[in-house]
Amino acid sequence: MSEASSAQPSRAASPTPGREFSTESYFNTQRPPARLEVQTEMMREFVKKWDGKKRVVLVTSGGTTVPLESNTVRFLDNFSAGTRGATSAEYFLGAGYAVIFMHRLHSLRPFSRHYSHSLNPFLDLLTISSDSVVATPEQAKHLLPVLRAYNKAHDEGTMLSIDFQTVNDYLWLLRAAGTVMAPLERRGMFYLAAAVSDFFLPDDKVAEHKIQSAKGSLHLEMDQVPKVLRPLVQEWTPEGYIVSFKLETDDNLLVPKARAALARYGHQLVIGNELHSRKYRVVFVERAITPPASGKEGYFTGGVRGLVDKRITGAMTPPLRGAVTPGGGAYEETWLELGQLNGGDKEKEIEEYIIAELVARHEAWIKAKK
Ligand code: PAZ
Repeated sequence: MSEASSAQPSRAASPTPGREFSTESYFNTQRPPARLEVQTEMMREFVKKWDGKKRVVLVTSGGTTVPLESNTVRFLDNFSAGTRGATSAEYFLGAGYAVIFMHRLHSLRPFSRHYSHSLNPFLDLLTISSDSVVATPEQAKHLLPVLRAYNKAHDEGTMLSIDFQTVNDYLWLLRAAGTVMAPLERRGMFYLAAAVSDFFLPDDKVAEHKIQSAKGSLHLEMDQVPKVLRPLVQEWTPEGYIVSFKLETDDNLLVPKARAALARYGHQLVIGNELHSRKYRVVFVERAITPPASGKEGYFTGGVRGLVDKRITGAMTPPLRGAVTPGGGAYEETWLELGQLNGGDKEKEIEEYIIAELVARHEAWIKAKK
């Protein structure tokens, strides 16, 4: 049995309802998913195969569910089609990484995402020629590079797909991935783009059978999901390069929340994105290595509880770098905006630029150790 799956839950030991589960109490009380051991072994083999040959990235993608019944008819879901994760995985492969693509079952996947049934149904690509089926010349032009990259990844075995459905599956798998990737040390990257529920129903609160409406209204009290970024950073994979995402619907919260996450968990980078602009604008927030002199355009100063919240300079037009220097800590922001990066070519995808930035940072992170 793998390290990740060896903890057997004691179903009686769940903390008081409504309390926040610690990571330890979570894994001691919640049942592991049925395929955890098999999936852990697949990840272990994959990491072993590529260790020393390629850098390895774990990409998490799509939303997690919270089932209301163990024979599940109904569940709560998290928004996310898996576009960010699937697109990013393609660019990581293109940049020479081996990719563990940990995704929500039936969410978008690298390569096939170009032909999703709703946006670009594959039957529309095809035409009948005599008795055979071929892609139309116009479609073939788009399909060719996608198919080449897909075949390459398939033939070389550079991508491993691992699926999850519930937030519980996700948490167990993340712990397993962190553990099996630890030997990669700095050569491993974590790109946590999945939209993970903050709340869940512990096993002992989940109804076994379909909840009956005859009982009237439904009251749910959910518990908080443990903040697993902390053990990921501090215990499971202390050397990995860890990138988390922060989704907000209020632009003004992006940077402060991203800084707070960095201060709280101590990882390398938070990518902030706002719901409606996420496909063309993101902000990288990280600790500044060399705090620049204050007073320059695009820089920040001030601070509250070690975090900076006051912008003192003029408008920031991305991409630019800003930094803050609150009592010892310093944060740097890099905005990426599609229109500014490629002269307004809307065919481009922001993930291309995100991954290029990350590859450079990962390289620097690896070199900094030597
Ligand atoms: O899958 P998608 O492309 O529709 O959305 C991507 C995203 C917004 C879920 C992702 O970029 C992200 O921010 N994930 C983390 C969400 C969170 O704050 O939990």
